[in-house]
Amino acid sequence: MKKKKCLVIISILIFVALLTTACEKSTFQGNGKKGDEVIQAYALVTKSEGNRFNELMAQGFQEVTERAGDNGIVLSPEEATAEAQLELLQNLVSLNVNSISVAANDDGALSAILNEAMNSGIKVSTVDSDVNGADRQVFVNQASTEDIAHVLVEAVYDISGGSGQWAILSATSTATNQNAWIDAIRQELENEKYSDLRLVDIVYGDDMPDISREKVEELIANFPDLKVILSPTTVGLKAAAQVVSEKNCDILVTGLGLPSDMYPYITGKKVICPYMFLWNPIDLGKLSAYTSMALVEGKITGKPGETFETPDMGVRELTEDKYGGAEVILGAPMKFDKNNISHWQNLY
Ligand code: RAM
Repeated sequence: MKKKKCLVIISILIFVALLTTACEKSTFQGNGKKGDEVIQAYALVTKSEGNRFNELMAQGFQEVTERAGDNGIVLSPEEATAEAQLELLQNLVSLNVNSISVAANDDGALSAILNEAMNSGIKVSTVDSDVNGADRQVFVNQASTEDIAHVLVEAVYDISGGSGQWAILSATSTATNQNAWIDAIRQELENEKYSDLRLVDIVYGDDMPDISREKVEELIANFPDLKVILSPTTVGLKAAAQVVSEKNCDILVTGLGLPSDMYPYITGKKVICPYMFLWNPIDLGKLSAYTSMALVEGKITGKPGETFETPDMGVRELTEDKYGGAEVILGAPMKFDKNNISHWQNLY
C-alpha cells in the first residue's frame, strides 16, 4: 500500500516536472484565485485500478485530450474507496489543474475537496458515479437511471420466467451509481407485473473479483432455489458467470457486463447469461473529456439547457438531473446477446 502511494506521488511529481518544463503554463483567468498558475491538464480520477471498465473509460478520456493536444492525467486509487480518492483529489487541487472529473466512490465524502476545487476555479464534473448535485458542475451519466433499472428488472422477469427468487451482486456499498440503480430497481419492482419475483438478497463484492466470487458462492449456498443473479457491475457479472459455470448450477445471470468478458457465457453451449446490457465505456470517457473541455473553455457552466459541440459525438445538451443541476447523458443502454456480441467483444 505504502509503495503504491509512493508511486502515485512520484508519478504526479514527474508529471508536474514534465509540465513545468515542456508544457505551457498560464495565468489563471477564471473566477477563482486570480494570478495563480494553472497546470494545463484535464484530470480524471477513476473508482479504482485493475478494473477494465475504468481502464476503457480512461482510454477514451486520454484519446480526446491527446487529439486536442492537451494533457490528460488519469489517476486510479488502489481500492474503490472515497478515502483513497480524497488523497488523489487533494494532490490535483494543490496542482491547480484545469479540470477534475471523478467517478465517485461515495456521495458525501468528497464534498469538501470538490467544493475547494470549484472555489479555486477548477472545473469539476463527475462521470459514471455521481456526487451530490452541489458538489460538481455536471454529471456525465451513461444512461438514465430509470432506463437502466427498467431494462434490468425486465431481464430478470424474462429470464426467470416471471417468478421466483433472485439476488443482486453489487460493487461497493457506497458506490453512488450502484445505489442509484438499486433504488430505481426497487421502485420498478413495485409494478404489479413483478409481484411474483422475490428479491432475496443484495450482496457487495466491492468490485474485486475474489470478493465478488465469494459472495456468489454464499448466495448459491444460502438460496438453493435461486433462479437469477443480477449484477449491475462488470466485475460482479463476470465473477457471477464464472462461479455459476464452474459449479454447473442452473442459475442464470444478467446485468451490466463487458462483451469481451461475457462472450463465452452468452454464446456457450450451456447458456449462463442469455443477454445483458452496457454502454460504450470508451465513449463515456470521451464524453467526460469533452465536457471538461467545454467547462474550461466557458462554453458551458453547468446549467440545464446549455449545449456544446463535439468533433465526433454531435451536439450535446445538458439536461436537468435529480438535484435540479445538470447532467449530460451518453445514450440508452445497449443490449448484448448471442446475435451481436461477436462484434462488440472485439471492441471492449
Ligand atoms: C463496474 C463499475 C462501474 C459501473 C460498471 C457497469 O466496472 O462498478 O462503476 O458503471 O461496472
